[in-house]
Amino acid sequence: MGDSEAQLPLAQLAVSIDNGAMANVSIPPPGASSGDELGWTLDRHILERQRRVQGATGDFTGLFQSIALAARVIASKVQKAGLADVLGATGATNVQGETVQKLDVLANRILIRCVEAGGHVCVMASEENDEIIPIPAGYPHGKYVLMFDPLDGSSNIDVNISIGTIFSIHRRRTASGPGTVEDCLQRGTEQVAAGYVIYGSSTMLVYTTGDGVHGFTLDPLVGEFFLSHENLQIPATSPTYSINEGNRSRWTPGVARWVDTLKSNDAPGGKPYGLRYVGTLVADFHRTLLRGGVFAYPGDKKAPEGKLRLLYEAAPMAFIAEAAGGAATNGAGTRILDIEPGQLHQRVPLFIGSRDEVRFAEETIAKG
Ligand code: FDP
Repeated sequence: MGDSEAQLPLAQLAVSIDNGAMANVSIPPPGASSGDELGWTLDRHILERQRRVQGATGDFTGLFQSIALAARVIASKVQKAGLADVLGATGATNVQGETVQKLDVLANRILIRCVEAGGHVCVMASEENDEIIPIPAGYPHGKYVLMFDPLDGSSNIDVNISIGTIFSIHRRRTASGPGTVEDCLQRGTEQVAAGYVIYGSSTMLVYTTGDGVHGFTLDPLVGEFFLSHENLQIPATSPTYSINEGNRSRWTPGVARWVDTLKSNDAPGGKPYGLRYVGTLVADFHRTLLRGGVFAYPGDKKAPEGKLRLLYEAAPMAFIAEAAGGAATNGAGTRILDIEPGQLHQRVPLFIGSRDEVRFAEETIAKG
């Protein structure tokens, strides 16, 4: 794919023409024209975009295929986790000082191995690695940058609760050769694509290139992702909130007031909201994407920047949320996608979900 093709709308694909102008060409939405029981595979969904773009190189498609392969391999490891010796901790801690689980390490290795040789990326960064991950000697450097949280929700691995993988794709900033940290430190608005895989009651891959959010469910017998949720939209409102209330004693007065309001008859809608909290961002976000509501991991007295990582968690989820009609802020008036990262493992407070719910959080917290 060419540099801009990854961001083109699917149903009204804009095709580059020689003089640099863009002509809009209508194509049938995926699924509508497939006319058979096979449905649309993830590969085909991505390929259809590539085929309609003049000058497409196939790089974005190739990168996506590598990510999808990694997702299938990780899904198969997760399913057998209790049988293979991959449950439990490694005994090490990561750059954030958190316990590293065996499955974290395995998933990280799988993603790196699946992507590093493809020639599509110039550098990678992972929540599990202190520094950027270079492309091994002898392999070409591509034009994209891949950042990921290989296994989100580590504390839920051993208790068989949904976990996930989050990824974010940017174009490189440097001109050529090995990518650098500068290629990774880009604002969320610069993302070419973002997505996540949820290893839940089924395995799903959800992605956006910024112009619609599409969900694919893995058929484990076929070993392929099929389009199951097209053009997902987050409901504008929904009376559900998702936050770790165990941290309440450390919250700011504004955050405490907001949650108290949601639990009272003063909540929007005049009755208390329901609480849902899995403790895996991917799972809490996935529910919020499908059902609406708001997920928050605020900053508090102990951790003013909260817990979640900007580049591997907040920014990709914010890209998806906005593409689905939702919103994502830091709870203090700043859009997550506008935050300029200063470090690879930077944390950020996150308020994400239904547009009106995020706005209500912002307004209530601002009153202090
Ligand atoms: P985990 O520590 O289990 O990996 O990113 C880390 C994360 O999970 C998120 O997936 C999740 O939303 C959050 O932390 C849960 O944190 P708490 O246990 O503090 O609620």
